[in-house]
Amino acid sequence: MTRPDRQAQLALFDTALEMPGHCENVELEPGAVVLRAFAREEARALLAAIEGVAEVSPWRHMSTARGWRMSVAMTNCGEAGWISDRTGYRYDAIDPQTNRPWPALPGVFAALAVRAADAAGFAHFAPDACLINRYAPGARLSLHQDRNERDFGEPIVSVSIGVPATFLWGGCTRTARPRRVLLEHGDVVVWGGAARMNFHGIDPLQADAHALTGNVRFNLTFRRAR
Ligand code: MD3
Ligand code: FE
Repeated sequence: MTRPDRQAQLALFDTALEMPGHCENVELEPGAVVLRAFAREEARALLAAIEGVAEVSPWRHMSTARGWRMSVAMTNCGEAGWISDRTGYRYDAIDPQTNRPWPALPGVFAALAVRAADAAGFAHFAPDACLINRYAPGARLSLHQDRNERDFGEPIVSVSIGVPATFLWGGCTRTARPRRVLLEHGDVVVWGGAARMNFHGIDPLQADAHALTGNVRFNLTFRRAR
C-alpha cells in the first residue's frame, strides 16, 4: 500500500478553513489563543457602548500613507487612538476629526479586555487604547503587522461581534502563506509573545446577516499603546 504524500497532506491542511468557533479554544501558536464565544453574553452591552463611542467620535474611513481610502470604517476610545493619514500611522490622544480627546474606555470594554487577557495568562493588562473597526460587506484589511505600539511585550486583545469573518494568520514575513481562521460572534483572541508581530488580515466580508448587527461585523482591539 502506498503512503499518502506527506507534502500533499500538509498542503491540504494548510488551505482548510479552521473553525475554532466550532470546537474548543485553540492555540494558533504559542502566544495566540482563541477564546471561543468568550464575549457572547456581553455582546448587546458592547454594541450599545460602541454606539455611544461613535456618537462622540464618529465612524470614518481613514486613508493609508499611500493615499488609499480604507474600506474598514474606524473610531477609537481610550487615552490613545490609532490614526492613519498621508503622514503615516500613529497613536494620538486627540481625535483629528473632532479635535477633542477620544471618549473614555467604556467600563464594559475595560472589564472584558482584562478578563480575557487574564484567561490567556497575561495578568495586569491595562489597555489605554481601543480601536473599533466596522466591516460592511466587502470591507477587508490586507496583511499587515501592528507595530505602532511602544512595548511589543504587551498583548493585544481582539473581540469579534456580528457577521463572521475569515481571519488571515500569516507568519513573520509578508510572503508566508497565511492560515485561514473563522472568527465568529463573541470570539475573543489574545495575541502575545512571538505571535504579536505576525502578519495578519481579514478577507473581504461576505454578505451575511446577524441578528444583532445586520450585515456588519465589528472588531475591538485593546492595546497598551504608550
Ligand atoms: C495579531 N484587526 O485592527 S483582529 C487591527 O478583525 C486588526 O479588525 C483585525 O488587525 C480585525 O490591527 C484583526 C485580530 C488581531 C489584531 C491585532 C493583532 C490579530 C493580531 C496584532 C498582532 C497579531
Ligand atoms: Fe492588525
